[in-house]
Amino acid sequence: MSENQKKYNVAIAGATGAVGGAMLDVLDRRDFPLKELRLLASERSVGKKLLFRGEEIEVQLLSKDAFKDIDIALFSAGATRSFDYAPAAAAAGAVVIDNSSAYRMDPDVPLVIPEVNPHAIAQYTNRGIIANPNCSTIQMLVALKPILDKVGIKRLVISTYQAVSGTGAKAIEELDSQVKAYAAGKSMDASVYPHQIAFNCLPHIDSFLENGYTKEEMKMVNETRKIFEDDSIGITATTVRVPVFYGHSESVNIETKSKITAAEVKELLSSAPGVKLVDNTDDLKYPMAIDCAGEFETLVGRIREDESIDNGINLWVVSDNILKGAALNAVQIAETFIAEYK
Ligand code: NAP
Ligand code: 12T
Repeated sequence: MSENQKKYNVAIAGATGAVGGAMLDVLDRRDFPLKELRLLASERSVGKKLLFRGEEIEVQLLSKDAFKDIDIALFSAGATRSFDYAPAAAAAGAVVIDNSSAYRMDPDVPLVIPEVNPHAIAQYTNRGIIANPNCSTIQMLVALKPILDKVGIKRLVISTYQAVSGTGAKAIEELDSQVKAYAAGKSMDASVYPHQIAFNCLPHIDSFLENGYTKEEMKMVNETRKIFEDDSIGITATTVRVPVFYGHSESVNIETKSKITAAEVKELLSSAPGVKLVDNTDDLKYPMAIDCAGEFETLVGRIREDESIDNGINLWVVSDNILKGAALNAVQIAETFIAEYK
């Protein structure tokens, strides 16, 4: 950051949460040009102090009046708070970057992954709101964008293996306490999830819909089509919660419009923005959740051709769901916004 660079007033709504905490970390790690940093949460947290760049900042109440003089408001306090307060933040002159599902499918609100569709940010003028996609969608599309551009995509079949941190701070505690209870020979309590998550897999993320899919599964379908601006892509997903703290893993089966070899996909992804190729099975190197935690890049490996169809590719895609899946993508949107529009 140069001395005479313009600096911005940034607010974080939901600063005390799992994503909010990561936003503080990402703003610091990326040397974001900050003037004021305003931390907002519920009355439960008012007066709490959070450390940022060696300085204690007191948490204030999230309210409609909390956004005076704010340039950029990063929201991650749940969809209800986004519906209740994001319009007030926008009316106060801030551009809202919203991590919740509240506005993602609103046709007036751009849904942005900077490596994939930065041009969509221009639509921020409609509502003063830019939506951050769902974590599972973000990492998948970072890996798919170079393939889409090269050969087109006809259909996607996805299975996800999602970390508990996606549900928030209480879910991280729940997995931790169930593992400790098991090790101590005690019974395990479940309250965040409807069943035990330790040593288990739950084919259930977010709520169930009439069509038998979960909301999380349909987010992957609908958000992918919106971001790729192509409603004709066939997409089906099964999203599964696994006992992992940080990092979502995804098996992605792609039917492309024309033929691409596994070697060509590797070559493409070796220089793709935001992607780190981890694909050397001779050395037992492949993407793993434990390696992505804390990393900004999306790891891609196990690249191979689907031999059951003419134009098929399989990928294994892993990324830190709290970073690229939420806080990092939001801060990258803010960076692109100030560089191009502010
Ligand atoms: P979390 O750890 O449970 O944190 C929730 C945050 O929201 C806390 O700061 C909490 O403040 C605040 N909050 C809750 N109720 C509030 C209220 N009535 N008024 C003001 N603040 C309130 O959850 P998280 O994992 O950080 O996730 C937060 C949100 O981010 C999620 O609900 C979701 O919308 C979004 N998210 C998006 C993605 C994605 O895929 N892009 C991934 C994860 C999360 P207190 O500490 O005061 O309670
Ligand atoms: N239920 O932002 O539980 O739409 O992992 C993200 C993560 C919703 C969202 C999760 C969720 C979202 C989860």
